[in-house]
Amino acid sequence: MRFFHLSDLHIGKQLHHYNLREDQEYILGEVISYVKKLHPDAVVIAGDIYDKSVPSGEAVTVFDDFLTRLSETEPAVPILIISGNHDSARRLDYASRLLGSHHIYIAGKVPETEDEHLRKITLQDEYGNVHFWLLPFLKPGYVRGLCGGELPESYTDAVRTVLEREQIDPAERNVLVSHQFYTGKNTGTGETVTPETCDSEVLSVGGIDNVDITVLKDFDYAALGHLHGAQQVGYEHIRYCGTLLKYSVSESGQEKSLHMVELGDKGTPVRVEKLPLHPLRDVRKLRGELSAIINAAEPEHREDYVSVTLTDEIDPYKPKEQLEKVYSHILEVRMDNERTRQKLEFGEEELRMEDPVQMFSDFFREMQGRGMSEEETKFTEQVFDKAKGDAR
Ligand SMILES: [Mn+2]
Repeated sequence: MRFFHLSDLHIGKQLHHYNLREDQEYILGEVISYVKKLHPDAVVIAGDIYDKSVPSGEAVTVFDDFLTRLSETEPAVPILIISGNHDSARRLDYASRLLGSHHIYIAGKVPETEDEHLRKITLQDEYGNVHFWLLPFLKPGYVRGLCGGELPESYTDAVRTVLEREQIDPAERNVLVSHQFYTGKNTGTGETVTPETCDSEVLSVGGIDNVDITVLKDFDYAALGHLHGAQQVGYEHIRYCGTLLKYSVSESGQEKSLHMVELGDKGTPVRVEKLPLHPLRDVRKLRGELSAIINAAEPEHREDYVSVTLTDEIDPYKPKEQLEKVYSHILEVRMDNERTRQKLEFGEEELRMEDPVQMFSDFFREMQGRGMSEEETKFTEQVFDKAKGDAR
């Protein structure tokens, strides 16, 4: 069995202030071409269909067109979809029963009560059944109802609770579709894996939302969404496919691709082929002196999204206007020369000379909307005194 693994379409997203509609339509068109050419047995979309929980009419139209064109392919390819943290579960679930009769299977909402279960779609190939388990994005609070009203202690516990209630037959092949932040350790090699993140993701600060990959032990493949860079987590068969497009300057160096997963008989290793994608406009970082950048600009890259860092020692006159003669989609123009570096260093010096208690008190006021009490000030002073003492 072969299926396409996609995630994080973020339809409706803007890059800086540019509307990406054309770029998104174009790349979804390339996905459809691949479907027509390679006839996968399913298309799996692992969450974050839309960029916002209330998508614009334009965004809904783009996705609607994509689904319609996919469902018109011959033979009709089953489409399996879960919600991500950017999607509204209920909105995505709208008309999902009706769509099921068109081979479009959507799971927006996680099971919340004892009688609710994960949506399971079973497809067949020459080796038998393949069960796709659709696990929508969840936070521990969503599944209180499955834990007797108690809040699960962690994201790992929450996901484990949901999976352990299902009858997963380990003798058959099982694929999990999930949109969470998975981390963990390959027990074979002992290697601990912290996935690489980038600027276009919205993750919780401090990593409290991580789910340990041990919960995935029963699955032959985990089709993951959430992280925007393609990567495996500890094992070949636990994988983020990443976005189809670069959604931040931090992704300019990444290769985006469409993942085609090949499942053989139970127990044989999964094969993943990365099909190259050709965006309408690339996202690129440029660095150098203004005149050099302008001279090196090629007409076929004119429409690329560019982040420019200028290194001229003398600040050029209106650099953005000059760059606009050769680039039509400028994301940002930064300066990096002796002057800006000195300013940065000087800035640090200035900061270091300020009284840390005063700085913290300013910060406190900004966060709490009031000044610190006498007791709080005293306590803060003690903490800094102790820190200074420890530093010595
Ligand atoms: Mn995302």
